[in-house]
Amino acid sequence: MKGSITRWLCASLLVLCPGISPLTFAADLPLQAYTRYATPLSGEWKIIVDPYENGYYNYRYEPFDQQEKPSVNAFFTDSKPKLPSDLIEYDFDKAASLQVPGDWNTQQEKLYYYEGSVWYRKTFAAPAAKKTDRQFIYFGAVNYRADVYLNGKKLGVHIGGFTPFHYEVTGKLKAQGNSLIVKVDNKRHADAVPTLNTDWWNYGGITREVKLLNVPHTFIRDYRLALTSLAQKTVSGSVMLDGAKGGEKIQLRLPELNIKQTLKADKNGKANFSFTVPNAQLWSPENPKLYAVTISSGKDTLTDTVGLRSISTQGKQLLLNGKPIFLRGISVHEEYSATGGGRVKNAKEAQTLLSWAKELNANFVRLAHYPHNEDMVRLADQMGLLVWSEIPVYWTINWKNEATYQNAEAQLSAMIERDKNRAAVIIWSLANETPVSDARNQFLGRLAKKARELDNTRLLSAAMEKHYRSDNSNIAVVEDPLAEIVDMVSFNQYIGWYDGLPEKADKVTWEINYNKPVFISEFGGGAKKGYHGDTNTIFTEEFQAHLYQKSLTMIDKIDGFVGTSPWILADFRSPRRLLNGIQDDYNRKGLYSEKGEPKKAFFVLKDFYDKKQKSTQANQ
Ligand code: GCB
Repeated sequence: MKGSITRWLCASLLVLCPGISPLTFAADLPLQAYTRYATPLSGEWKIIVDPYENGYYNYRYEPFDQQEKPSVNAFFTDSKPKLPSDLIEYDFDKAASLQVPGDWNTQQEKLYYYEGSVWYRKTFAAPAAKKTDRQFIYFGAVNYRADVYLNGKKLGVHIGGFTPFHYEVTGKLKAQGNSLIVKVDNKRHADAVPTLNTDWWNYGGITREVKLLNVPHTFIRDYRLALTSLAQKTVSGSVMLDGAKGGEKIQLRLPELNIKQTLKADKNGKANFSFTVPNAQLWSPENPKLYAVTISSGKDTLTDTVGLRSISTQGKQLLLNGKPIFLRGISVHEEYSATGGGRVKNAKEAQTLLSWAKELNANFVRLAHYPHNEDMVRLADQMGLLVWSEIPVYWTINWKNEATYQNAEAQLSAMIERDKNRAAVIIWSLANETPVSDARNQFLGRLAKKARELDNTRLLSAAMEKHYRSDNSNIAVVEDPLAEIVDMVSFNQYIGWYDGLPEKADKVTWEINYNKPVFISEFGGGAKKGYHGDTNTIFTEEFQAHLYQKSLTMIDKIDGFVGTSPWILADFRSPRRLLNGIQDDYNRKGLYSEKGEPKKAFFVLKDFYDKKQKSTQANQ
């Protein structure tokens, strides 16, 4: 009994309890799922909205799934009455449905503000498979907590709304009528990542693709490949087999570069490789060259495309392929509201957002404030957009709670593991606008160490903050112990919006005493598309355009300034933005409206970027 109470406490309070598996935040083993053929489990799913978690807890508030013989009223059992007198108080077959991938908030009006539990059910037939094959169910992302059940048995719990996870289901599938049930819960928690307070919509649901992978018994679970020496043009990496005994042969091919290697797996299924590619074209925004790579072993083959590039710093310079680069960036939320939706749900919407960034003549996107869907990053690879990718360690995380740390680390690991082969990604960012304290410094220090262990081919940063030398001083200072740890000193500043009027930018000077590149990860102000007035009238397009002019002139003078990602590409929904007639639930700092109409400030930034591009080209 005591055990079951501890278990319940552990499960419901999201705390770490030794030996109790569901919520240990253990990062999944990486799985290369994107390019593999898979049976889609997307489309229509039946749903039951369950604000009291009636399908999860009995009337003593004990989880049904911790009981030896769960009641038929536990929703995950997907039960049907056998006798006319049977009392079963739910019926998935008669329930409403939602589209997956997709958030629930924009699919059903009554779910617009909903934060709580929704049960999702999909029934499906198992695809044809050989007896020795293995199957995995893969989720691109579920916001925020997912309790997953297959045919009445729990597969596991996943925490974190923006990273992929999977379960092996070999031997657990029936030929017909499999019932996959996910209890999705997007309630916010003080100890969670992100915490209670954010400036974006808490879209709930199975927001990314679900698919069923069928692989041979021994299969290629993962690989990593990167340019590891620019001078020697060395490419190195590794392949990881799952189900291997050791000694298996692995073929690695990059046909366009005439690379054909035969590797041998060690007893853990791993094989390292290294080769030189003297004639390879390096990936860059101007030439986003991708090479096909094929890995095969036994009955399994995996095909992907990879770019080869290096990113480094030298003093205050940022170097792409050894040459200074200026990041003509823009921050982007993973939201596409133009057609009524919310969270981006397919590659077409992702492509539209990135093409808006291209129209601005951007070569860089800051994907804020959480890992975006994989299409976004892969399209950036193809379209020549450098990427900053971050985890939702945002504002006031509970720095002292070990479970919060483990949660953040699991999200960081999953982000890095998913996107480690994308040349476009040059920066992993650890946090956004977090208040300096010993506990925070320690937390972020640990995260930085983890990130470097997982990937030493990219830069680390974090969006920090500025303060003034003293009250009434116009000397803005960036001084943060985190700046010592990261590779690029990045900070957000809102002079002209939250901090004085745009003219203040004429007076402010900057003190940033690190021998590192300086990046302004946010600045900006709001404007409602079509609202006009003079440059002193807040929320007009003229005010915003003026603020951009003043801000750009100021930041361009900062020593070591290597780029910026103003806030933000397009207007996005936020429950903090309630001003009627202007905001109407939207943060209006977009350079485009949510419908994709450019505002005046768009042209100010584009002009600045066009000139920067010309001057950097002239200097090379
Ligand atoms: C910030 C945050 C961003 C907000 C933005 C704003 O500093 O990093 O998430 O949306 O300001 O509009 O206030």
